[in-house]
Amino acid sequence: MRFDVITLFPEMFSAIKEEGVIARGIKKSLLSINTWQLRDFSNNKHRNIDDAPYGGGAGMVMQVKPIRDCINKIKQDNPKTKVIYLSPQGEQLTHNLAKELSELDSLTLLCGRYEGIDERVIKHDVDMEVSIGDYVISGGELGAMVLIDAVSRQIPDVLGNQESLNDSFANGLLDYPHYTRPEVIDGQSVPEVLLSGHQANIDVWRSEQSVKKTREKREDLLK
Ligand code: 4GS
Repeated sequence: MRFDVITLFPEMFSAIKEEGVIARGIKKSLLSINTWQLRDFSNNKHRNIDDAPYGGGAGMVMQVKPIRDCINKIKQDNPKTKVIYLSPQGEQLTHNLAKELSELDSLTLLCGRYEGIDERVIKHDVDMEVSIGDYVISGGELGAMVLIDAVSRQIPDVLGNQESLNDSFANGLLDYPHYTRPEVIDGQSVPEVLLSGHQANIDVWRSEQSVKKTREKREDLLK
């Protein structure tokens, strides 16, 4: 999977490129993340890419031309890429959406700043809007990083040993509880079944716990 990210803050992506699961996926050549500095596509010496909103009001709006030029440049060697704009108006990112997106070869992620981008970019250049949740963040970058992480974990071999198979949501349920040493701490013990060595019983207990937790904490997932 190739990710191309259009942003005013390419350095932010070092947070996921250099450490952890995504870094390993890059090392194994299963993933690549290319960042594009939108200011490189500005048409003036001040490298501006924003302007005041028609109709007045607070804040600035990202202009059509630099974004369109950048997308066209990315499409030159990547014509089939799906262009996603991170925005509160988008389809909510879920496990199922991450899984679907992980089956594509190329995603281009457009990160908005200020009040957002000119609506004509959304209409003409963007294939899909995705939201990471019903709240406002200060720029699309954190949203793009959340999407890259959630999608990358679903790409075969990015995680060792099929770790993601037991993740929360992988089977539509929350994860079961986890314990590690010591066996007792401050009077709190590890559930007996986990010490039994009886794998079939452990599997049954874990799926019961998954259902119980989901019913208690996220009943909406059971519908
Ligand atoms: C989200 C969100 C978001 C919207 C970016 C206002 C700066 C901001 N992006 N999911 N302009 N929620 N974007 O809040 O993706």
